[in-house]
Amino acid sequence: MPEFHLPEHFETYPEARKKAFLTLKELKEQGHRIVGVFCTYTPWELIEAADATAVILCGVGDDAIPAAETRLPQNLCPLIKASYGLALTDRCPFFYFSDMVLAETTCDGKKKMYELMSELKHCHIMQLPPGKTGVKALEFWKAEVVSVKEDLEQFYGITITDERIRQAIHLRNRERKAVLDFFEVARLKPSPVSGYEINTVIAATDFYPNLEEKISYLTRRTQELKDLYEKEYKGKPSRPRILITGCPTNGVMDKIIRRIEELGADVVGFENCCGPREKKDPIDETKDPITAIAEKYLRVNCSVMSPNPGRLEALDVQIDEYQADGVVEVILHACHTFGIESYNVKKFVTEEKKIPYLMINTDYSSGDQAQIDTRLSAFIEMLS
Ligand code: BJ8
Repeated sequence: MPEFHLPEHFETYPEARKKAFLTLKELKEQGHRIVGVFCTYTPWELIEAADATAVILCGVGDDAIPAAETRLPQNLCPLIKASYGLALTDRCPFFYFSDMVLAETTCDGKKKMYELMSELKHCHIMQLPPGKTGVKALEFWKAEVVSVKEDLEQFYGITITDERIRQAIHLRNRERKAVLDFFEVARLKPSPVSGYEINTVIAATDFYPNLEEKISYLTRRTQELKDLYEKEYKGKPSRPRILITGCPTNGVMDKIIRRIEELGADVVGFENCCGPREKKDPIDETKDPITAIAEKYLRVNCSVMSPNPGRLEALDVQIDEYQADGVVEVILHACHTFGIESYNVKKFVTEEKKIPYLMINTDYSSGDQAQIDTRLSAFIEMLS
């Protein structure tokens, strides 16, 4: 039975981050535009159309959390505290190099944190409608998309043409397809790629300033993994297959994703913002580009939307597509929206899909590692 392993010359997330920092420094010195972002709702196409590079600013470690807690409540989501702490202490080179920040009013914690972050740097905050249904929601959101375009134009003193947005949409749709193909390698049984590699590669390639390079890297790696499957994996027994859902997992990659695989199961898929959530849904290239962008991002299945039935529909499809034997839901401390949705997620997974479910509520510290290991071991044993 294949065991947890990483490819030779595997680049860890901190290594990829360090490399990206050096690339960005060079770009910045050459006068390149850089925009910091946080969320799947961000219309990256407009940043691309402004000839700028988007960089992810989400904090993934707990080093800067004490600094953040001098201004933010302790019982707040670690992702929010880590992100703000890095910006506040000037320890995030990506925040430092960003000319401006593009963010959205998703959960309460994030939107109130952005008010404080605006004191540090120009932040354009998109107002997200509370639900995605109804004509008014789309009209409202479309006006927010237009406001991003106008702010980028004013901030950089440029004009963003429809033609340039169309080109950016086309490029990003190609990128989406390359990312999705990479994720879908893990649909093979047994999976020739570890979930830890998937999570790391996707998080690391988000730092690639050149999307063409990202597309060719992912296309090459996808083909290598398919060949590896044919050569070494096909026909062999599979370890238990786990689908991850809930909050983003970049900050708990080692603590949860890697541990699941070291303890004897394969993480084969992610129904979260580190997975194919928005990659499966390209932007319509035949429509007016602003309308198409607004429609696309309003379809994102995040728990901040009420109601959010699309998430259970996505789970339904992904459990089948990735042949999952069990679901592990990761809830970051004080994430009320995913925390509350977990009731229906558990019900759906256990009653409708009839497979086991485990919820782990955690933060970015290592204090609960032993307890998490015990729970994961028992869960994996049940699946074996
Ligand atoms: S589209 S999942 S990236 S908001 S975990 S900060 S919700 S308290 S990260 Fe997210 Fe955009 Fe949604 Fe995706 Fe708040 Fe919850 Fe923390 Fe969260």
